[in-house]
Amino acid sequence: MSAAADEAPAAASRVVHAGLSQRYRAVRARTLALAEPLSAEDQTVQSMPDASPTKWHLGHTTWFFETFILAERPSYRRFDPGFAYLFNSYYEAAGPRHARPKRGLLTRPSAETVRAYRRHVDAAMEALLDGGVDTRTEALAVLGLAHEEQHQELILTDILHLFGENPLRPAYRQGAPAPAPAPGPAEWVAFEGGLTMVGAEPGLAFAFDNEQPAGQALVGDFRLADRLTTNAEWIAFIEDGGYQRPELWLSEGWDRVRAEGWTAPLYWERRDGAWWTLTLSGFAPVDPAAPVLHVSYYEADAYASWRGLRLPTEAEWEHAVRTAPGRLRQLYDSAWQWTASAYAPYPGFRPAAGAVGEYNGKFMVSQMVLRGGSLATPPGHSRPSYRNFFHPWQRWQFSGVRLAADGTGEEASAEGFLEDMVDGLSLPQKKVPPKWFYDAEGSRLFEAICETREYYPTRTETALLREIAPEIAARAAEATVLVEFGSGASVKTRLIVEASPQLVAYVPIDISEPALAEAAARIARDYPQLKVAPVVGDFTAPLDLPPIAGRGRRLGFFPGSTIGNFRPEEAGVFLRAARTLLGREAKLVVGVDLVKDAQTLEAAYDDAAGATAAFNLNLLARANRELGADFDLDAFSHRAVWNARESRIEMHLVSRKPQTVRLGGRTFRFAEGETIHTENSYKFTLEGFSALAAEAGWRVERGWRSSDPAFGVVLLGA
Ligand code: SAH
Ligand code: AVI
Repeated sequence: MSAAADEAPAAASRVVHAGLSQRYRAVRARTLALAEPLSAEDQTVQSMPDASPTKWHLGHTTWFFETFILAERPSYRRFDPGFAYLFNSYYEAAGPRHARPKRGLLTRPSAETVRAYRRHVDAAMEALLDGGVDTRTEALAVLGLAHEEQHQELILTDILHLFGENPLRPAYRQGAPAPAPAPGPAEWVAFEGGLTMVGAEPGLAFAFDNEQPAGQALVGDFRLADRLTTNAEWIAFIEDGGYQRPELWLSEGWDRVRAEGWTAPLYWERRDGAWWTLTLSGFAPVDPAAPVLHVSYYEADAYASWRGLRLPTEAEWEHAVRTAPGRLRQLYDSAWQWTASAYAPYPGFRPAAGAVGEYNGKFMVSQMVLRGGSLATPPGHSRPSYRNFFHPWQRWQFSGVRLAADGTGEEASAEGFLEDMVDGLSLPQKKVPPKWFYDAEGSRLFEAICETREYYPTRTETALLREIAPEIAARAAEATVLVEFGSGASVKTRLIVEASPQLVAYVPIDISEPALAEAAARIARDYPQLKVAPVVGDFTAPLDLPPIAGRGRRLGFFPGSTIGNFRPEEAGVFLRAARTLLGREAKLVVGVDLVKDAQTLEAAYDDAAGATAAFNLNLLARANRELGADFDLDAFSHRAVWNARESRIEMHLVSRKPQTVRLGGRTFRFAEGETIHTENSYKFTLEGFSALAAEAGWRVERGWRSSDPAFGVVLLGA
């Protein structure tokens, strides 16, 4: 219910509301307690126009009750008629007011006089509430208390800003509220899309008018990080040149970065090679596990771009909090979370009636919404529908970042992994799909394999691509979008990009989110002319291309002979789906490893340094880490064998002894020598692969092969 929209009913409905008058006393006392550690000088100075002196907050919150509740009562005597002018914030209907940037010049009234003003208004308010009020007055009082709680937060944000201007870096007080740390990696929490409710549910004891009316919003499948972005993650962004790369920033944001010389969040300082920051408890080293604070919307957005991710919309945030509150950490106690939603009225919005109608509605332009709550938010003040809002450049609030991504990522999720492991280990020949190799560690180990002497495919294909990239580029259309499947570290990509000035965008697709985010950020940095739109996903499942791919013809790129990890019928399905996805007049470049002698092949999959063995065993380590399985890694060994009949290298994990393994509440038995088949790597002939591609509806335009060791690249046309 909107506090103030409720019109005055008949006097007969006058109610004594003991809870309200108690709450009034508690909220008013809390405000004074917040000001307690501050000297009269601390309470007087204004550090910038957006921030107000504590003394002004104490006066203004009092003015609110005086103006909207007491002033209309004949028996009420104003404490000082001049205060109506001094402590009006922005209410046109309440008359002219003192200029906001000059609030810090008010050495009079003294801090003590402002407290006397509070006592005067409190006496009148308490008498009124104790005697019972009509529902209109009750609603205004409840609004006044919510208003005062907002200013309680502002007292802390504003004093921190003032102390930030002080070279002595003073502390507000030792043991002041601090954000909740969240060490360890963020987990994704997935949500299925559909119609969802946004806004304050009817019947709520109180909600601001801007949260109403509740309505419906359509959200797609999406994921939210279960925790906020940490300082450690933010430092990685800084160290990767985050504040120096215009391609990551909105144009307005980049202008700010340059105009204000931003190189880190507000209050951060580099001392002796380490980052320090000002907190309410004083100047302290930045805690890597704590959430990043004091970033603007522009910074939050640039960080998300750097990660290849995005900020959640308001509707997504609210949907997530309503459906899975227990799975999301740091919702209300650490930092307000910037959303990608502009602050605008909900359909059917009407500002509250009367002067308090100026409370929220008139600010509904040019600001962005933040959701949640912060370390400075009074307990119980916020709720799932609460809409905080600030200009996109403002950073003195306790504002942070919760990342979002498109799609549920179900294929790549722990549930999908668990299901595939349990299903696969239940088969007579145990097997697991190779896509589960690629967590962060698996992606790193794959790169290590590529460095080994024995694993020739990467080196050989790279050399071939270097030679033929100009020819591929010559056949690609103007304004082409490069779409890469299983892009990994996006290294070979660079050969195509450098040979093809006509590329406008790059869409890397990979199941390994950490590898993808890092590779996409590097490509974006090194090729500023290219729009980079990474997609975390499983290319064996239906995929959508991001909107950017709508801008041109598509050139698909599937190097590495990753197509060899499919069985032939799966490769056919993939090629057909890719043809549909890439669309009209598309081209597709596919790398295919070619059949050769068994010795070279087996060595490539069993390098002497043990990189491939570690890659294979990481699958079990990952199951232990993510699924709580109890694989004994020493009780399994790596095996790679050439199966000439099937024309494939097979990788297995061989049980060294009879044993049982627990996973997902199940027990799996292994005989000595029994294997889990973890990967096939089919080897082709150019003719054989061409036939497969033709069957899937592609025209083979050209094939190239390198000799010693043989590797092929085929250019297909739609
Ligand atoms: N293209 C790179 C990397 C090849 S490694 C190169 O040629 O060197 C295979 C890559 O495909 C890995 O990055 C892995 O994460 C990704 N991958 C494997 N299975 C996948 C799947 N089903 N969907 C999306 N990506 C997948
Ligand atoms: C990604 N894929 C093509 C590699 C391959 O050769 O089959 C994965 C790999 N497995 C062991 N070594 C490398």
